[in-house]
Amino acid sequence: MRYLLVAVALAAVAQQPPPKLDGTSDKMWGEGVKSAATTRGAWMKDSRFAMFIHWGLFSELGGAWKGKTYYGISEWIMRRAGIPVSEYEGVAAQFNPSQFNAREWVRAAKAAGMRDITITAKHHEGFAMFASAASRYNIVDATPFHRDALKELAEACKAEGLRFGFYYSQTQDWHERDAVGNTWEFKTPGDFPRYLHEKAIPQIKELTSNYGPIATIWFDTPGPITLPQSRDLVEMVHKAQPRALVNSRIGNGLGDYDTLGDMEIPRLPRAGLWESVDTHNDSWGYATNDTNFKSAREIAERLVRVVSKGGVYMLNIGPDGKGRIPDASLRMLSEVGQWVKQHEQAIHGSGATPFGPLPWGECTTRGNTLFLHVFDWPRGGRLIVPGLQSKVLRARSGGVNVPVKAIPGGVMVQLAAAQPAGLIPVVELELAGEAKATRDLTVLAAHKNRLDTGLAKLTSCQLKQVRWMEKFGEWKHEDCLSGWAGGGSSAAWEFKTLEPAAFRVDLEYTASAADDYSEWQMSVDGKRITFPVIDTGERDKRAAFAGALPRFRTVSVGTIALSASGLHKIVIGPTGSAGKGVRIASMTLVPLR
Ligand code: FHN
Repeated sequence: MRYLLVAVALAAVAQQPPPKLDGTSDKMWGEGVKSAATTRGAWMKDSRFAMFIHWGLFSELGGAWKGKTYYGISEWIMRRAGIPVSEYEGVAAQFNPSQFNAREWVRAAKAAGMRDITITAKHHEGFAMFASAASRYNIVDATPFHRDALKELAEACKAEGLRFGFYYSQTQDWHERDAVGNTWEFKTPGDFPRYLHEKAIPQIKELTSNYGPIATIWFDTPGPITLPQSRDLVEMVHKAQPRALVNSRIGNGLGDYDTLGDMEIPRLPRAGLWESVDTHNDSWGYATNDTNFKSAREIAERLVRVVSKGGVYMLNIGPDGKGRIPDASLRMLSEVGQWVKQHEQAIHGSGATPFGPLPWGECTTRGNTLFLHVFDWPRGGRLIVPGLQSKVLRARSGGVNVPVKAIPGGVMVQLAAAQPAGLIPVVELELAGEAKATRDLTVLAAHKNRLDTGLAKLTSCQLKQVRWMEKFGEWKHEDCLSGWAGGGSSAAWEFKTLEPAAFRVDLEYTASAADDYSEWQMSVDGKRITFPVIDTGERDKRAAFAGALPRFRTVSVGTIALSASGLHKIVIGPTGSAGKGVRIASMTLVPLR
């Protein structure tokens, strides 16, 4: 009977349709790694900041086709504009990145303090950016450039001491009738195993044989690839390059480490080997219209957020069709690099935070040293480190010793009143032994305190990730409280305070017209207030491309005074049957000054 149930369950899984690969599915990244983390990936800890490069024929087009701009990720232009294979091949005939200089790219990565590079060897467009005997549709045979750019890059990485890896789109290949993805030209499904055996497998063999030792084969959008097919590819890579890693986007729960969703930065620490992949602007590939570049400070902050949770931050840049890295990216890389080099110990080889959320920033560790990355400089320089129980031998800020003392519930470091220069100030605490800290949620009077949804105790509601995109392919993620069962369902946070404090309570949520004016309640230490949640304009479907559009709005629910230090509790939930569809992304306590 038990076996029958298992067989029925497996059959049900097998019958599930594969995730849509039209860029609108939030399931296009595979299931994550199911096996234990491998020792093969131990080096990832020493290499916390990496460069991702999206470069291909799409870089020549820059996000526009026949005068029309396609907003969002530019490397999808062939599919989004429905360009026929024969016309797209014409782009190869023009592609001549005469200003490509492998050494300069590698030096830009090195200047940023990055320790490895992964580049698109073949993206979904199907064009090989390397010399390939398996398909003449490659940079040497099909362009006037006639050079194997990836060979030059592999050699430059070796000369400069950086690790090097290849992105390879194993399932989608819009150039091939037998592969997946080109539904505008090839109306009926092709023979996928034939594509695998005639193109993907031979090309992966080339990549793992002709470029010296490589760090990674980075697969993407597994879609309908089967377990045996994924397994064959993993085994093939490991056989040819025993030290190379395969990421989880090989699909079917395989791979050596997890790649999170695009542009996803987790809020809470995560176990195992994993990486976040991020864009500098809103596109992976070069896009002429997209100057929405994150500042060096934002990039440094995102790097620290990832490293403090235990991951690797792989940041993308998109060189253009001439082989030039955009100036804005070069400036950012050099600015971030100056900061990383100054704080190398706090990034590469460092471990995750021992604390719960810290309202003023994040913490990374190395041996007995804590690195406090202070995003929000405290008023008067009074930095409270809640939950720290170890003895602090020495505190240093900007290279000088600063006063530090134990206080009830933690430690207080007296910093300069004014924030020092630099992207993010880092305060070092040298401890008498290994860090001992409680992970309790502590709310500090001087800072904004985000009560993470992942830390709430739930009654008849759920924590669910909401993923959506605004421009095409530019993903956003929120871990939301949702699935309310009506009055009685609630989310509760218990937290400590170390001193009396007063706050405004900001609630960030998305609600559709169906939940407009639903009544909600918040109780703070048993004192209850009610408030309406209003329609934020959330949409189920949008005209530009399929996919829902949540519209998060932050509203202030009221003010609270936490008169005494100690333990407190905030509970939130609908008062009746209305509001079941509301999704709450965050609750923030903002100090009243
Ligand atoms: O479809 C691709 C996309 O173009 C880009 O390469 C990203 C990078 O992570 N991966 C896929 C979408 O997740």
